[in-house]
Amino acid sequence: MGLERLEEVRASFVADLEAAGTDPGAVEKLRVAYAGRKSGLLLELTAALRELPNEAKRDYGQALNELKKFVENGLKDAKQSASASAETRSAHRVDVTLPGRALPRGAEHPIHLVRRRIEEIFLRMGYDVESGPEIEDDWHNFEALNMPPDHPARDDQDTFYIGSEYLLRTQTSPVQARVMERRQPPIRIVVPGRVYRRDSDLRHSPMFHQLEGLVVDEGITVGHLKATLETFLHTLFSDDVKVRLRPSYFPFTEPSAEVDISCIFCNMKGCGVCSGSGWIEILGSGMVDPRVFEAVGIDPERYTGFAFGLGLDRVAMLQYGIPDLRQLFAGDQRLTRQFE
Ligand code: 2NL
Repeated sequence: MGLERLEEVRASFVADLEAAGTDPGAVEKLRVAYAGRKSGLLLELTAALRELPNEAKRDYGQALNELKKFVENGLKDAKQSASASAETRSAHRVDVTLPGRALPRGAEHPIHLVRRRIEEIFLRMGYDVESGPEIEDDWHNFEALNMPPDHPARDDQDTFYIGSEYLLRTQTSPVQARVMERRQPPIRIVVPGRVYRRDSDLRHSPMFHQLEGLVVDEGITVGHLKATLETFLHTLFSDDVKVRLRPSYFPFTEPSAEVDISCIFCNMKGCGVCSGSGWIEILGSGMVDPRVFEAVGIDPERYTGFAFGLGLDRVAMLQYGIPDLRQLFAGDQRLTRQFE
């Protein structure tokens, strides 16, 4: 008993305080153990004062008082930080019984909806969906499709060139050319995708969406072309729409035809959408030119085929009554939310 004992108690208090941390229960136990009024260690140390010889009492008493202050302050600080951290814990407590916060749901873009719908129709008829690069080479975009270097359709005005060999595809046909290079008939594919042309005004966007189709096999005729497109258009719009083929010209098909449907807005009475004609132009089509087959390594003596193309943006506008092409590309959710 003496000053060494006081030092021991101080050291053990420091260690116990450290161990108790900010746990309020542990801090309270610590208080009882050291400063408890009935059996605390400090009480014992105070009682020991009486047993000391008189000349030791002064130093011991002083040191004991210091130790008491030290314990008092240590306990006070520990209590404070324990209650502060308890407050933080309850303020940050997660109530796991609360209902979840609903995530905002995205909506599919009208062009996407139209693309999927058209893909479905052709998938059911046994077609495959194919895709290919948006940056194309001159050969697949033009040469293979019977557009030699001096052809007006290749005019700089229409094409975004990347150097002299590469360009942004102006149609999805180069994908069909790649598929034909890769495999022999029978081929039944549709190819949706972005295409690019240097054109920008009220009715033209420099980037727009097309879907083209290609069928190649032995004995394919204009009859197959007509029946396929009629079935497609009746499914897409309505069995009631009339379909007509008008002779036309494309470099990659011969003969070629544009396909009209009877106006779905005025039922052929004549309106703004059909410019009073009663008909809406919806597709371009034709029998694949034998020179295209030659270019991609398919025997034109053995195989024939038909192809067609349509603008997905245009179909989306017609189907959903969107009056302005630019609304499709503005990225304004007030448009897409209407398709949730
Ligand atoms: C239109 C016209 C068309 C094709 C696309 C095609 C592709 C190959 C061979 C032959 Cl690889 N033809 N595609 C044929 C006729 C018309 O699209 O007005 N598109 C919006």
